[in-house]
Amino acid sequence: MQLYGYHRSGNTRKVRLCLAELGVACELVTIDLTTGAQRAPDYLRLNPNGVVPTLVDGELVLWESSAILLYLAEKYPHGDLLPSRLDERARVYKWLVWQPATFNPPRQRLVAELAKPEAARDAQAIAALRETIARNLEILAEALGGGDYLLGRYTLADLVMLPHLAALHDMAFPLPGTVHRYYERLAARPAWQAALAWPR
Ligand SMILES: N[C@@H](CCC(=O)N[C@@H](CS)C(=O)NCC(=O)O)C(=O)O
Repeated sequence: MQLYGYHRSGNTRKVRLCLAELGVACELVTIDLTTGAQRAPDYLRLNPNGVVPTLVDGELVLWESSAILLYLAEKYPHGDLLPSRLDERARVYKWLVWQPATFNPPRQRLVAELAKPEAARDAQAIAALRETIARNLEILAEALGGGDYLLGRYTLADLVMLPHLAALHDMAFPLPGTVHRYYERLAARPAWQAALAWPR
């Protein structure tokens, strides 16, 4: 099995984290996003979107990080990352979709806006994005309630949240107390350190 990815990519880290939680060995192939390697013809044949990650498992070529997580969790059920009850599994699906569809895009746009020279930044857009991110964090806090994990125990729903939550934490975005404690709980898992390491 090969994982094509980039060490600073949150979506690659989602897959690395899952592999580490499952204890599954995988060859890591660097696609250097800083040199445009994601748009090289050979890579585009694997992933026509020109983004990372891509997982290759024999004949199967899979892109979309949340789909890769589901595939790995189902292929390696010993990790118990997916509940067996359908209603609980459906709740995991909800977070697997919410994270890339709703939670991450405003964070990604904020990072892009802040990367511009100060004079070129759109202050109104930045304020609106910060507000959307804060609202999303409140949704997460409410879902956690007083609990440690989204479904009462660690599942793919928590795993999918960590890399981009860590990215918000690293840019000093204020996290509500419940979410901050949740982030610390997830980041303390040994698999997270493995997910951050990428041989270069
Ligand atoms: N929905 C895709 C998003 C993948 C994605 O946006 N990857 C970023 C890195 S985290 C990327 O490759 N960006 C390079 C580019 O846009 O040129 C997934 O979840 O796999």
